[in-house]
Amino acid sequence: MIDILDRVRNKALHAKIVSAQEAAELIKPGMNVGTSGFTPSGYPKAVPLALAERMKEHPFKINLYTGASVGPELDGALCEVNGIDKRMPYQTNKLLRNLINSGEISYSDLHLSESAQLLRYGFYGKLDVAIVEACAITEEGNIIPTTSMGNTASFVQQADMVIVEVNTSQPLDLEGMHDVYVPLDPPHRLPIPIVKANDRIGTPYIPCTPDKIKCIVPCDITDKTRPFGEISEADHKMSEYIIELLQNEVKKGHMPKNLLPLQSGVGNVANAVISGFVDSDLKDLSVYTEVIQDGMFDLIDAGKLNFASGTALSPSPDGLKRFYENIKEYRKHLLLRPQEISNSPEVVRRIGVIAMNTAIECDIYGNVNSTHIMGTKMMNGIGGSGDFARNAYLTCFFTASTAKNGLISSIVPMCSHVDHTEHDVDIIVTEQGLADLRGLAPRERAREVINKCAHPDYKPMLMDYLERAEAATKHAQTPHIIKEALSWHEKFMETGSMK
Ligand code: 0RQ
Repeated sequence: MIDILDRVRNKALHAKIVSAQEAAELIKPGMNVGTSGFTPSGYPKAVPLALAERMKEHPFKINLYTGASVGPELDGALCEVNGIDKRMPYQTNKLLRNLINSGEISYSDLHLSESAQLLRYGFYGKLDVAIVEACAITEEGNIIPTTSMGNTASFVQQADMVIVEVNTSQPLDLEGMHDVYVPLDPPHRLPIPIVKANDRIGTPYIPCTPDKIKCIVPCDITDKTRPFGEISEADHKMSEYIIELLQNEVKKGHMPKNLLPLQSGVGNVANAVISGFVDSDLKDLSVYTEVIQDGMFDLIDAGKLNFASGTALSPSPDGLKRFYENIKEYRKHLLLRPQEISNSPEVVRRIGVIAMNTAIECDIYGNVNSTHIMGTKMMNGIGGSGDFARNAYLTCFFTASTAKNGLISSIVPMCSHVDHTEHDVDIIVTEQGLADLRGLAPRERAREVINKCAHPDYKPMLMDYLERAEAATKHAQTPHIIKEALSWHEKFMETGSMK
């Protein structure tokens, strides 16, 4: 208790310290609940666990809005008791995914930069309560966030009441690592004055007042970050291809020697690609991204990364330990912003980001599916990939050329669902090679994608499709045999193989 009293610096607020059970009692059936958290970092834990216990005894549902995916104490615990009705804007939890795909949960898969604005305009109802993990509360009642920023500042602004979980497992050295700026809505919005990754434009805390804080809950449960898989040979190759391309961009004078700011998505491939920069001769790099993963700590340790701006730390459990142990050094190089700013199309376009995200499948013309397995089942969501892909200077997508032990080709005639269109996608990389689509028309793009990226098992099938489609349409702008375009997916669903 001593520790939490020190962290709640406004003495009058000590009277509002309650148990997680008492706080959970405030949450009523059908309420719209916004929480901190972005990836399994900085999300509230004690109150959601107590809420799930309550739902177990008296079943009811809430609508849950977050920054992105969150940890098992929130999405996992509430799904176990079927306690979620509506969910936005992104998720990665298996249980939640199953409930979405069985029609139990209505899921809005949103561009992460737009989710706070959609809430402000009332499309997700009035926010009843914000539950926010904090390192500390200042004398003025302002909230010092922890390992993510996400949508928390907007939720605090919008909510009728705020419940703060002061988490003593989060180091106080996190204080000062945030830059909180919530834009005004049009027509009053001003230019976001960021021209480089380390520009600060806001406050190091979430503005709040003591009267808005309904109660404070002590918590010492740690973030449940997830381990990365081993970096595979395929991941290494993809990393090498993109680094070679970027080195050529420098030679051609398209980019300065230290490149343009890098963005990299979630997961193994993204982390492996960033790690690959450690062994390259590139240095003085900067990162303007959404999630800060282990690979970026590697780059800082190697003296190659000057600064990384993101909205969340998303390291592996080992990476989180490493961050905590060296927090005084790492914090000189890192900044967390609201996702409306970390993913702002305005800033991404201005500073010329190099966007590197992962695809589920790509089609021969360069359209990309990041979200739907076989066109219908939600995997995770678009996350920030669209915020960056549409607006970056260079838009790259990575995927292994096959999935499910080679039974699926990730390069297909037509994507079964499109998140990123051919108009946005510049580069596709698989372990087979890199297709550079810039300057090419659709039929040229198709040849580049098939020749450079498709697995040899599927290359002849794809080329045969393209040639027949060209003949059937008399070389139309984007040749397709519409009846056949999705037959590869149908075949997989019927026989278990695209071959
Ligand atoms: O299935 O889980 O049953 O094994 O899809 O595939 O290869 O493990 O890839 O973990 O890197 O995730 C696009 C989903 C890739 C992720 C996606 C199956 C495969 C496996 C996962 P299993 P892998 P990863 C900013 C960026 C969107 C959001 C984004 C993602 C499962 O990167 O969610 O980019 N991106 N945000 O077997 C059928 C195919 C398949 C396939 C893979 N062609 N057909 N199944 N799979 N390819 C960050 C944020 O927004 C927070």
